[in-house]
Amino acid sequence: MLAVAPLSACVNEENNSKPSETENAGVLAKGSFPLVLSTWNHGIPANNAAWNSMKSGGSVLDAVEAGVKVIEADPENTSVGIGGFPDRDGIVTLDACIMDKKGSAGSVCFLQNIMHPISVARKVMENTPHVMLSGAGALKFAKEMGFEEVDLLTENAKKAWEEWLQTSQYKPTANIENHDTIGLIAMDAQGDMAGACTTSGMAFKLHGRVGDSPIIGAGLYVDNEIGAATATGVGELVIKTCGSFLVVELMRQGLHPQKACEEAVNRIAAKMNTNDLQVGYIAFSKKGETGAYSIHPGFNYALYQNDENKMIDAQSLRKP
Ligand code: SD4
Repeated sequence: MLAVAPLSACVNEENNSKPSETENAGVLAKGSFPLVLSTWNHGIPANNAAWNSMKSGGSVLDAVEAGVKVIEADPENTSVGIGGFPDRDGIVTLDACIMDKKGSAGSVCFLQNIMHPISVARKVMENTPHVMLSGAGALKFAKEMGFEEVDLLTENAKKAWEEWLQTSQYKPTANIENHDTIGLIAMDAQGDMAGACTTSGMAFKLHGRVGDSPIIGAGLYVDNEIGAATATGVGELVIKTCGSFLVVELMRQGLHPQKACEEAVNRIAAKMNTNDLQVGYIAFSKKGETGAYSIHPGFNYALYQNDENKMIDAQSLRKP
């Protein structure tokens, strides 16, 4: 039988970061762990599953997988797993990746007909010498690993696609409305980290398009010595700036995760037109300090820390 991991909070006493003028006092607060941090409203049930997994003795890697699986299996969620909006050809294609405390990584992209891409990504990490499998190869591998094929296109998603076809001029759009990826990062009571990110990608994207979510260093990055970060929003902007890796590297240089997320967003905004494009980052440091920031208002995230699971509105570069 597995030993039950203690989940008693460890408060970081050394952190003396002070809130800047632009942030509310809580943003640069003292860190503590264990913690689970994840994107958007669906972060609440995902965090619960991750927390419960750790509480019942699972590893932090088990926890991040268990957390995002809840959202992958939710047919009501139109951006992740089953029920995700399809590409412009009406096909649901999934991207996911996972990282563990040793820096191991696994990923799948352009995967079809599999309910839990995150679990396939984990198998890639643990059962192959590779990091990333795509499309038909990823599906073949998944089936060899015992995953069953399922139809991921729900009636609701099909209807939305058919409506989009009538008004879309057949151009995929990537705006601030049509994404809700789950990125979930966690640290256990021992200070070990893992992360997972999974999505059906931008709604009505070009067939074959892959976003940031399965790309290690873009949609997700975990360095057990430093911290973890994950991204949501328009993947093209995140890929072009190696977003999650950047956030972790900025923390390595000593930035508080809040400041690291802000700087990563600033890098995007400095070079690209972000008028209608959203990106949000969440991150935590080895001390258990957390941060989040987005280009536009409207990004929120769930934080499970100190035995409380709560939604927080992220600060943003553009003001409401
Ligand atoms: C993508 N980053 O495929 C994903 C979409 C997303 O919240 O974040 N949705 O570009």
